Amino acid sequence: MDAWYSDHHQAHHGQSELIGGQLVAGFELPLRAERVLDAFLEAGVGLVHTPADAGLAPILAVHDADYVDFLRGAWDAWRAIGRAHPALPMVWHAGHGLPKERPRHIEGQLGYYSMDAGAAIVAGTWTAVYWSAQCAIAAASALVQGAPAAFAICRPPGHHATARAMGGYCYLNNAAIAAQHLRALGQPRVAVLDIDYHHGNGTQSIFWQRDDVFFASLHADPHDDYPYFSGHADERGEGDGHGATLNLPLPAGTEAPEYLAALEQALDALAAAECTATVVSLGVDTFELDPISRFKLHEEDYFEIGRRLKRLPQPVLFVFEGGYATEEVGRNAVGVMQGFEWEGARAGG
Ligand code: SP5
Ligand code: ZN
Repeated sequence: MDAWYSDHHQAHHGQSELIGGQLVAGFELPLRAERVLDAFLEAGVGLVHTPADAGLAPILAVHDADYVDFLRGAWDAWRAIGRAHPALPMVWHAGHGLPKERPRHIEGQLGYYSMDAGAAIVAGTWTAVYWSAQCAIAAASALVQGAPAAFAICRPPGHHATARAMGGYCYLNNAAIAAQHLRALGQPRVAVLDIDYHHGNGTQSIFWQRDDVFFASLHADPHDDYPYFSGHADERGEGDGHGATLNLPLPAGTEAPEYLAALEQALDALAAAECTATVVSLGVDTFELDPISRFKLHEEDYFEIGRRLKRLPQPVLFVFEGGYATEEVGRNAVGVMQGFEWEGARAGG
């Protein structure tokens, strides 16, 4: 399978992160995507393409126009009030219902368009998130043109971003944009399988009331871990979308046997949902040495996960999400691709 990668992600660097009550250098580093690219090339899985520019339309099919305008202009607005350090939100409307008015001040807008302080804006953020989304869009287009699988090496990640809010290192929801693009290109029903350590709260919210995109997620139990306010097992979607969301929360310390059993459950549900294509939100922050996570998967488990994913509704688009153990992130992510390809060759297709 081929991959899509843009080096524009490098412009999004030097973010600060509020973690455990302290402002520190962020875990979400440019090196992450570079390591994934290097591992993909080294493993000889396929070719790497630079995405074409499909413009804003596929992004605006998922995200609110005013939110996209905010992302594009936020750094300049922040600079205009004399600030040179990364922009972080610090006030939210939580507890007051939906905000009636959009603040005029950039500090208010940062809160208005975010769910947490986990998505800093720096000078290169817009360029990076735009091209990250273009990687997902280009890879989705390749599937429709007949590729059996594709890998979008997206950075920044996307699955926490809602239609109108950033958070958790995410700005534009690359997986949701890809799923919506597959719908626009004629796929009647698309599966999204999210195997990042954290619940894909943004993706879930985007498709919450829809039955044409089925969302299934394996993640840390939100009673105990980020994003805390979604991902419980009783969240199944609403309206037309009732039954088209499946959450499988798992406890801290989860190892491969329990993880793979939950994965089989998700694969059964996705097979029953009769989808014609799948987007996998591929986070490898489930790794035992991940600095911010608490599952215990080993390097060889990623190959096995890839093998199991051959059961997904085909074709399959892998979208890179989390994974912060920079030494192993490339091998682990590419291990999934290798397992997937190996199983395809073994089964003869
Ligand atoms: C895309 C993605 O993986 N985003 C993750 C964002 C997580 N942000 C909050 C992390 C809180 C971690 N708390 C445990 C710290 C242990 N040192
Ligand atoms: Zn994650």
